[in-house]
Amino acid sequence: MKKHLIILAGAAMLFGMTSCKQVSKSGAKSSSNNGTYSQSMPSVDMVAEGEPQEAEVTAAPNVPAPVGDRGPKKWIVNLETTETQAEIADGKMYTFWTFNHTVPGSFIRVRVGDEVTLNLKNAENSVLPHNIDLHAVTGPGGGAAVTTSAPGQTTSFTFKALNPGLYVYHCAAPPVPMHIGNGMYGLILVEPEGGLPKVDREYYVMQGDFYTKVSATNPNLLEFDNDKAVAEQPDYVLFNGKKGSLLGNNMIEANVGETVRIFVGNGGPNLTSSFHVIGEIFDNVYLEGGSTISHNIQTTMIPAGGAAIVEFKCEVPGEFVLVDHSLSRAFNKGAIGKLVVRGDKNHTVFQENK
Ligand SMILES: [Cu+2]
Repeated sequence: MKKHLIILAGAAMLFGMTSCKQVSKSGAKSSSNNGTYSQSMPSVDMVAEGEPQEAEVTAAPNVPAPVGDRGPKKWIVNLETTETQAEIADGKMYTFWTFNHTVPGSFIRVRVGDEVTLNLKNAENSVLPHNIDLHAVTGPGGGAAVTTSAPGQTTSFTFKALNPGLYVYHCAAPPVPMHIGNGMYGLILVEPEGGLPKVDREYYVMQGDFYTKVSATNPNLLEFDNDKAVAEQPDYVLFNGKKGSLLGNNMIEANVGETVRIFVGNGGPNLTSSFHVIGEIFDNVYLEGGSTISHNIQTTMIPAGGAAIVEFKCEVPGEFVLVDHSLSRAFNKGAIGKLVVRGDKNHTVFQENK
């Protein structure tokens, strides 16, 4: 229970004490939520200081460094949309559409009150226009309305991050399910004042469902199947855009005694994820990526176009399996990964009897 209390106390400090003087967007004062921490809405008038700097962004399963305890700043985030072939599963290639060449797209990490100038470049060799709708944005289309970029074009807009949380971004160019189904999604984390509580390891995992058929022009290439998408019958359900992306040499890692935080997103376009780690219990889940922290959770549901933050301490060594607990997706369609925990056994917690 001790670890729970420490993390809960840290969260209460972050979300309650630091924001209690603020007035929300709607003018309502923050209020305590009976047993959890209080969470005010941020002030629209929060001022970001200094000249804009280019923000560090990362490819999964890595995330940028925590924001820590700093004031609001101005950032430039550069994303490039691409249409590129990569392996999807078992040596089969697929034409993915991406943000910054990867599925999921780059992880963006800012804090509440930050002002973000997002530059969206569509690669010269793209065939179609693309744009970006960030669920962290307050404004028309989450930015999609002003970022539609023809091949070779760059568009830009600036937004203030008003609400802390973990948010999905995605392309919203028509047909939207096709753009998302080809891999055009990622996560943006908006940390609260003071930052999230410190942990030992952080990872970025994003689920997506893929609908495929063999290309009419290339028998070795798979492409998007709209009929399967409409029927919501994917061939693959994957973490981080590739079968085995978190297996073998690609397993995520931790040591006994460390606390792991996973930023889990679900790009969809259609399925709801039942995210579970076999052999672990989530000490904390930031439900739907928002400000309510629940404890002692076995499986958390992540809607399409949604996210969650899960945290757990690793008490014993071994391989712990990440799945969508709609298990045919895990064992037949690819939604399976592993966390390997190294260190000394703890026979008080777990032991085999012979
Ligand atoms: Cu697109």
